Amino acid sequence: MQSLMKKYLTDEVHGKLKNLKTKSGYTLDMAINSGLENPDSSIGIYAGDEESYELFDDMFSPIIEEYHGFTKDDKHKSSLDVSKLKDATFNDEHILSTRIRVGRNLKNFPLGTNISKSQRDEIESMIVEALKSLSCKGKYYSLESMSEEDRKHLIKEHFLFKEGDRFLKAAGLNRDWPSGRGIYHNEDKTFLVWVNEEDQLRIISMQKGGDIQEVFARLVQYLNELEQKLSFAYSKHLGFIASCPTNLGTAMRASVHVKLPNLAKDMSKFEEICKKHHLQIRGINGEHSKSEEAIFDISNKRRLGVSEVECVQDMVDGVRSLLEAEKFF
Ligand code: ADP
Ligand code: IOM
Repeated sequence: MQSLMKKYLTDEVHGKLKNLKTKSGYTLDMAINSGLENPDSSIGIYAGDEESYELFDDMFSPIIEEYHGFTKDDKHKSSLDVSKLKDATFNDEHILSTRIRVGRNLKNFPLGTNISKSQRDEIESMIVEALKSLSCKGKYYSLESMSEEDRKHLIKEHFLFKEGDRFLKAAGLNRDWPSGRGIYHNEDKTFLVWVNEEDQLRIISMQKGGDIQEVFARLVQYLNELEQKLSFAYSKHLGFIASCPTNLGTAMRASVHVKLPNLAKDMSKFEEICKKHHLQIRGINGEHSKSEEAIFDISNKRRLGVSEVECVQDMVDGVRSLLEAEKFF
């Protein structure tokens, strides 16, 4: 399957945009490099700053419309009201774990794709300072000083990002690795913050089992606390600004790891249910990975033009349908 970048990069669009540069020095060639170097990209384009979405609008708009179903006339909305979520506590052995993350980037800085080393280090310091104000007990671990053993263990347990992702590398996101990167987590690793990966912050709530309500409530609590200390890049039209257009809007991915051995034998039925509920299927180790032992990562696909509550509700309703289909297979 070709990436959305390839689909919409016509000669006309390329000709129109190829000599433009944002104020922070980001060009179309930089934006599309990941998709060109990785033909298996699903999207293949990254922004370098908030201005990229305006300057290269002819490229980004059709991609945003196809991925989120969000047009230029649509308005983004937000609701983090946990009480509005319906039937979001599963007690089902098929659901192994739940994770909800949002991406955030700091206002007045370029995005990670186009940031300098000193800006990245400054952002890390600002985030580490803000994390100290959280009401939970936790610690920040810089990637530079982390032992190889600890790093591998955190990745294996699904807490930490991988190293050397080729999609991120080609987007300029792995420059100066591992400097400026790290992870914060509370004592029981149910609240985590990734620093300077694809986005400057990935704010994560996760735990074993299917209590999606509890995971969402924890995310909202600490997100509100961080917002007291940090100003995030936000546009009225596009919501929270992210380096990948799939993460605009809420920048939220709410997922469960769920075991579905029956549906795994009928992928077209599986995919049909996911499509109906706007869900995405990922493998056991996240994006671009494969499922193992019929365990899938199921998450909301749309993130822009829908509120945070709707993102989680998409996942909740879709997972309920998948579990029913699995049981009556
Ligand atoms: P992101 O979710 O930030 O877009 P990935 O898809 O790469 O990035 O996932 C990051 C990590 O989170 C991976 O190790 C993945 O397996 C893990 N993960 C995602 N969803 C869950 C879940 N529901 N339970 C446990 N781990 C999860
Ligand atoms: N978000 C990003 N990692 N992804 C959509 C990359 C891609 O496959 O294009």
